[in-house]
Amino acid sequence: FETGLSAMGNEKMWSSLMTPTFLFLSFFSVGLPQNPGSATDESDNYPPFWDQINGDIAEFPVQNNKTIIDPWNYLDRLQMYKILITQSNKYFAGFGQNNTGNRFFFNCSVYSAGRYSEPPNSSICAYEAGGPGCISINSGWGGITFYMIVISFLAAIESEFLTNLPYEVELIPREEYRSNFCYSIVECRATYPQVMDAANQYYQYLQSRKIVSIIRDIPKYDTDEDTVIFYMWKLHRTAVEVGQLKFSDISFYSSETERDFTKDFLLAIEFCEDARYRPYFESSAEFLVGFPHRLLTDQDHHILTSSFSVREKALLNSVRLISKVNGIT
Ligand SMILES: *[C@@H]1O[C@H](CO)[C@@H](O)[C@H](O)[C@H]1NC(C)=O
Ligand SMILES: *[C@@H]1O[C@H](CO)[C@@H](O)[C@H](O)[C@H]1NC(C)=O
Ligand SMILES: *[C@@H]1O[C@H](CO)[C@@H](O)[C@H](O)[C@H]1NC(C)=O
Ligand SMILES: CC(=O)N[C@H]1CO[C@H](CO)[C@@H](O)[C@@H]1O
Repeated sequence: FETGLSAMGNEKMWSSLMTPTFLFLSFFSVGLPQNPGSATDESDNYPPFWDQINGDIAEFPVQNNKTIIDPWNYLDRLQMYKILITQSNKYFAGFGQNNTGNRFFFNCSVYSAGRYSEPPNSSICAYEAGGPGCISINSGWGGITFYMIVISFLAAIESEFLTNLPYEVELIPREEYRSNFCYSIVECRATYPQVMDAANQYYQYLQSRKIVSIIRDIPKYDTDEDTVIFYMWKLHRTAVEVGQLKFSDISFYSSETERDFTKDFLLAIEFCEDARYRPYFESSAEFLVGFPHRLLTDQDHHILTSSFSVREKALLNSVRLISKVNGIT
């Protein structure tokens, strides 16, 4: 006990969260490339700019007694996501002794690429004046993660998982693809009830957990790992299904190969997360360390050029294989 608990600093806390939250995290890690202006920091394990936000809703600007959030701004979306992670942390204390998810997350973020930028011009929505800029509304990843993160955030308010909000939250809507997205609880409830419901189930499960012990001021909840992963998996699958339908067109990707990869990757990750399949992936989650470091081109389809590492090639082949097997069965 002694050693484990005294090390229960940030890092330990994090690793205990990673198993259940790896999916959320993986979503963010694909977005932003390494800042070309800064030295590559291989030890930076969190999504870019993670440290510069604090996971507190009070960080958002307030106008007319409303908290204003722009879901197409990278930092705002990251903040929403960090708020969700921060609020759910406590329910996962004691998880993930094996750190499977942790490892996955750590490695994925290193291989992040410009997947939130605008196809075909990847300099749009890249870094602006040294900071991250927008998330392109024309990017497939930006679109798909919207359903996961933004709707989950609104559902967290709806289900009162997020409480004590200082002001009412207002998301800044975009006119582009207006009917694809929803920017308020009422709108999301009307348009994507299935995603809202899946998110609500997940939050309600967490909220129903009871403290079973308190060790050195850290309460441990009776969270069942398989159950919580099941709810998270369901939320993920529901959100991804909605998102993929809207973002299957080639114009949302840098190439057809990149589009197919996105589809296969999301499927592969779903398998990894599904509690029924987890035993098979637990030890092989490492395969995900090969998340391709750059956007794929159509030349990559047949020949994986030497600019990819062995691990990246392995991942690309694995996700294709999982997708094929899934298509057959
Ligand atoms: C904000 O709310 C406070 C307290 O309810 C109120 O006094 C104030 O007039 C409101 N401000 C605006 C701009 O609506
Ligand atoms: C993971 O942890 C469990 C319980 O702590 C242990 O039984 C299992 O062998 C571990 N698996 C691996 C792959 O280390
Ligand atoms: C890409 O966008 C940047 C910034 O808007 C612009 O300067 C550049 O000319 C564009 N490149 C192409 C090939 O359209
Ligand atoms: C934390 C962790 O598991 N890091 C691994 C990431 O991937 C590299 C290889 O690409 C491993 O060497 C690290 O151990």
